[in-house]
Amino acid sequence: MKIAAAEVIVTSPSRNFVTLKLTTDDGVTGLGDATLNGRELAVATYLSEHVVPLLIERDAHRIEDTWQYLYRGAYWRRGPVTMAAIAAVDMALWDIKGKVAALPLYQLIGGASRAGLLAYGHASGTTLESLAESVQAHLERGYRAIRVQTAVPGINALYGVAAQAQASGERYDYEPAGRGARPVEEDWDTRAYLRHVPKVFEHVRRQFGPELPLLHDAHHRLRPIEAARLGKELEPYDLFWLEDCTPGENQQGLRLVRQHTTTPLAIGEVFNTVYDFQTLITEQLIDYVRAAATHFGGVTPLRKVMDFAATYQIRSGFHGPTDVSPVGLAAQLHVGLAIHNFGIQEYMEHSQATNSVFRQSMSFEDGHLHPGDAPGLGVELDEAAAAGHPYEPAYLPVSRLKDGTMHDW
Ligand code: EZ4
Ligand code: CO
Repeated sequence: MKIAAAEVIVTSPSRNFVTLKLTTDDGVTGLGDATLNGRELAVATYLSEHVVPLLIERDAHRIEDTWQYLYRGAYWRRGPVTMAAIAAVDMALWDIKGKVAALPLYQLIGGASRAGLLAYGHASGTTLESLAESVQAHLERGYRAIRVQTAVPGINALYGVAAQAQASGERYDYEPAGRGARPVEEDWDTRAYLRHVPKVFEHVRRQFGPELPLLHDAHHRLRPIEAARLGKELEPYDLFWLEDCTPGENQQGLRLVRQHTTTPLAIGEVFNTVYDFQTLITEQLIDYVRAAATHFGGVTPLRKVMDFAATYQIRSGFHGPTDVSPVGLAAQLHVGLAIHNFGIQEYMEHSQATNSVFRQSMSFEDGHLHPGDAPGLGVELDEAAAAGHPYEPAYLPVSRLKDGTMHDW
């Protein structure tokens, strides 16, 4: 079974997505997600100019060999553009293999280890009151674990707080990637943030009780000693995890955080290979692997990093924002269902426009996700619907300190 055609499809139903569609000589198709938020066309071009020509005539069953060929063969390894492109090929080949076998992907990689995947949703508010309403609304939709983000007095516009994002109307998705030629600029003040966040968790715990798993994302904005302080101050509120407390390039920085706090740590949504996790896993500096199938090279390396993590009792917490397409999300759901060391899955719910282009077989019930039992990944792309949503440039915001200094994301 050979790869006969490869097509790169760029579509923008609510937000931009890059999808690779492979077709075999006997007409089986597979989909892969190559979406790199804010740099979409770089991956689309990498695929169409440098990967598609290498795929034609290759054996569609040789997934591991194709992955190694694209990774080792490039000479310049790693990086988000390269790894998102490789991820799309890998996912599409697994999709094809599942369809040929007439089995959902999770059955090919060991079968289900659990009935469903505990998911967490994103509650946020500009005030403690609106935050509590958002938490309550998520509980009513069935969520059994909730990420908590709030506005911070002293910071004018803060990423990940829906009420502020939605104030900008159509130009923003729930988690903003503002459409336009340049990123929106937001501001940041670490001391104001550190003063405010423990009070927020005190309030939420008091109102919602000790049982509900609560999470928080610091979006890489703290230095190690600041992250250490935050983790320590949040200990009374028993967080499920503190995410991206400090930029991950400095893996040793997590040693300092770890020395000071027992708040569980999650990191890795921007990582693209196992090497980004090497120190973090072998020294047990984190508790959850945040990798996304799309940015980490696909299903193949995601399974491998989770097996590596398992030997250190570290679990999964894959990245699940709406810029990971339904195809990328499906890949993660299959891996999460199959591995023993699943932890939790982030889930943000794609928009109706996105769901009209990508038809998903997955389900969300009683706070748990399941990839469904359709063969392969279980996602079909409606190409006519996709063509109705042309690409528009869109960027995540950037943040600056009060004196204008660019801050970590
Ligand atoms: O900022 O998906 O945990 N989730 C996040 C996301 C990311 C965006 C980046 O594209 O941090 O909101
Ligand atoms: Co995050």
